[in-house]
Amino acid sequence: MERTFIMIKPDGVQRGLVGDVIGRFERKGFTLVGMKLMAVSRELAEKHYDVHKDKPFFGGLVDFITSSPVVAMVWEGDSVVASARTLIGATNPISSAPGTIRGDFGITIGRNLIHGSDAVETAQREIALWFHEAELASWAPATKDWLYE
Ligand code: D4T
Repeated sequence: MERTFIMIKPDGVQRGLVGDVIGRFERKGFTLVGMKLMAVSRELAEKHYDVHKDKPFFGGLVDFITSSPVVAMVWEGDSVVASARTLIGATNPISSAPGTIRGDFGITIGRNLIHGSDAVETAQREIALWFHEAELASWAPATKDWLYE
């Protein structure tokens, strides 16, 4: 079982899309093991997006992520890292496929609603950055045998 870090960005929270986004992950069959609504400090935003620190959009991205609360989550399931990226859609919502979160709800890259870890190692780093171990609940959903053979 893998875990991935998912964050509903300030635009997703402000636009009232939290329930819809969580519903998509639930309906897919993934298991929610951690979740919190939080204001993000500049320090945390800069650490999270450290890989982009030399990009021209870095300052605006950090301003955006710290501008209003986000919903940080950890989801668990078979191949959840790659599958979550598929559910989320391509980075630029104007070309994300319909049926994906960004494809259904977004227009511009700077307001692309949601973040999902891009690899298993990235997920481990991001989960450790955003959550304390005690904030994560390991549990076995009753639907497990109906989701996995
Ligand atoms: P995240 O990391 O938010 O899940 O997005 P992606 O993994 O799909 O895309 P990314 O790392 O390339 O970009 C991170 C973040 O920066 C914003 N962004 C990106 C932006 O505002 N302008 C840009 O030109 C790019 C490339 C959007 C997502």
